Amino acid sequence: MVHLTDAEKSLVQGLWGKVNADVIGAEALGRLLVVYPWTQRYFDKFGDLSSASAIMGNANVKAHGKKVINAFDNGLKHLDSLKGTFASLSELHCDKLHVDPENFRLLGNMIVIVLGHHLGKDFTPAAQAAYQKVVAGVATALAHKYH
Ligand code: HNI
Repeated sequence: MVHLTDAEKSLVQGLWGKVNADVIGAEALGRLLVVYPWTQRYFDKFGDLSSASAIMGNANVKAHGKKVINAFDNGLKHLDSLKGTFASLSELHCDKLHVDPENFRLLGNMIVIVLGHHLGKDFTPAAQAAYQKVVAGVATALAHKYH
């Protein structure tokens, strides 16, 4: 279980308001596919993933990144109940999509890196510490229904 203090929660929410979530999601998913190419195996219907620029410009990647970050954004609103919030998505990723849960951690770190890129100096060490808790909590919640 992750626990964020009230100060960490407001840090997370405040910075989230400064970024374009859809852009963050698209970039984070794109970078996951570029940096860890074996994650591409889950997205064989997405079309051209043949190079970094093909991946980052791929409309399916962008659209799916938005979908993922939308669910993440919903998690930010339920930081005290992540397990329940992600229960059905956990089941989906486990039973239907067969996604190795290690990938949730990798994507979480991509979200952190992209936030750092977009927020620059505003992404202070304290802000990163708070966000690392969030992505760890989301990854654990998504992995929860795996058996
Ligand atoms: Ni994920 C579908 C949320 C990480 C592979 N994923 C979804 C959907 C949501 C979602 C929402 C759409 C569900 C629906 O259609 O009902 N995924 C999330 C979240 C994270 C995450 C919140 C982590 C923060 N997913 C990952 C990772 C992988 C992944 C790390 C693989 C590397 N997800 C998928 C695949 C689908 C998917 C594959 C189905 C795609 C499709 O449309 O065919």
